[in-house]
Amino acid sequence: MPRPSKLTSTVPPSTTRADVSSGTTQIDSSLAGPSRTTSSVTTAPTKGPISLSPPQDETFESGGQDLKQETDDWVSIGKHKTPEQGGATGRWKFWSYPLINLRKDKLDPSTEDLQSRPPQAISRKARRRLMKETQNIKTEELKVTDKVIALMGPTGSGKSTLISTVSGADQGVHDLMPCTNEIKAMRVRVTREDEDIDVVLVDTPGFDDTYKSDYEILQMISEWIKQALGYKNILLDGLLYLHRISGNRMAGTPLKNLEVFKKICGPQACTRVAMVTTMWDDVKSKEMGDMRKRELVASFWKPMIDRGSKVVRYSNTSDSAWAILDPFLGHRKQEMAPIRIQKETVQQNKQLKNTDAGQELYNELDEIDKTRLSLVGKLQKQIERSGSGGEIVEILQLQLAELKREHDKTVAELQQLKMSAPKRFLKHLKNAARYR
Ligand SMILES: Nc1nc2c(ncn2[C@@H]2O[C@H](COP(=O)(O)OP(=O)(O)O)[C@@H](O)[C@H]2O)c(=O)[nH]1
Ligand SMILES: [Mg+2]
Repeated sequence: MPRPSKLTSTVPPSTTRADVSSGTTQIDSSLAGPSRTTSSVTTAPTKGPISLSPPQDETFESGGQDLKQETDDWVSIGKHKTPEQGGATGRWKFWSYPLINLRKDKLDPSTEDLQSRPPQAISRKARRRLMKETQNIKTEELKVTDKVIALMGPTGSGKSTLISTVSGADQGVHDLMPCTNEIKAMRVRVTREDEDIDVVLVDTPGFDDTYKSDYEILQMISEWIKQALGYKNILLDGLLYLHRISGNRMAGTPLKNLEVFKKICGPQACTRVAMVTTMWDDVKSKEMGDMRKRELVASFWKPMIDRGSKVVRYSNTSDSAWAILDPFLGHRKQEMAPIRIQKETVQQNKQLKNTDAGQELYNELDEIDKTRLSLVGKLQKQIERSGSGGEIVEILQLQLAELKREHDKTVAELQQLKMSAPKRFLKHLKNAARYR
């Protein structure tokens, strides 16, 4: 793509609004095409069940004018079309190329040359930067028409990678954020059955994050979901639970993540859940992967599958990601119920510790800590037997100290989640009547 000659704008820079406080990039709806409201970064068209908008807009491909607008603090890059070129109103149209408002003070040398390049020519490195700039959508920026899909699962199960694949961002997004220790939501516009849809993908940290405790993570997830319902009655259209098929353990972390996930959704929302197996290219053999999947389907995942959850395989391509998302994009909002944690925290005004998910986390942490304590006992005995001094004793003592630190952390978390004894008993009775 040749460098554009000097670009001019028919839209005065003052009409471009950018949300300075949140640092997110939003384009004023008054500038968008007739049926468009706000726009976020979207990507090159994809094949498959869904294509990014516009589907086959030849006039867009060939026509239109690359446009750059600048104010003292901002630079905006986009595509401008006059009515003759196919723009319905002669105003800005924002389609599938990255159309961006960037705060100049946030530009680093790698993105500087964006200012003189058309969006199509954005370099790989610069694009990463753009995705980072535009990734977060706060709950108050959600629209009732958004299709909201949350991704959950252990750390390393491929959530952030799937989101960057969907958005067309290169793999850099998750490299920049190896641990998603906050909730991130990103909006992508797609055309489905001739209708433009804004899909918001919500990336959540796993219950095993390096920086945040499990309690803090549940609190973050619950707060995000609660706010979405509280502000604008926004419900989750879909929930994806990701599971790394190349991992051979189900005990510990994966189980804790799954059990809490089940309680976050509740049995009613199972029809809006897909259990997604990932990293098939990393499993020793396909047979091994198939065997693990069969085990999951027959045991751990069975209660959810019995209530309508689907099991799907993700093959790390954009087509595969959209095929997974597609069934969730046609739900009619009025036919949906809130997921369990949303119902509990908003409609029933429960504290987090009194929710099913809060209690599940308590039980899981309690279980893990019991195992840890028995290990502490064994280590102490071994140290006593080994006498004082020596390298082995030193190593054992280090391990012991580490276990004790973990135990102290868990005790603090358990304290935050502790329910009164009568409430716990009632909860137990109720849960016995529902699925586990
Ligand atoms: N081999 C392989 N690696 C993957 C795949 N998807 C993600 N990864 C890698 O797995 C690691 C964890 O992925 P990430 O998306 O950060 O997981 P998250 O913690 O669930 O967000 C990253 O290093 C990815 O590059 C995949 O399909 N195959
Ligand atoms: Mg992540």
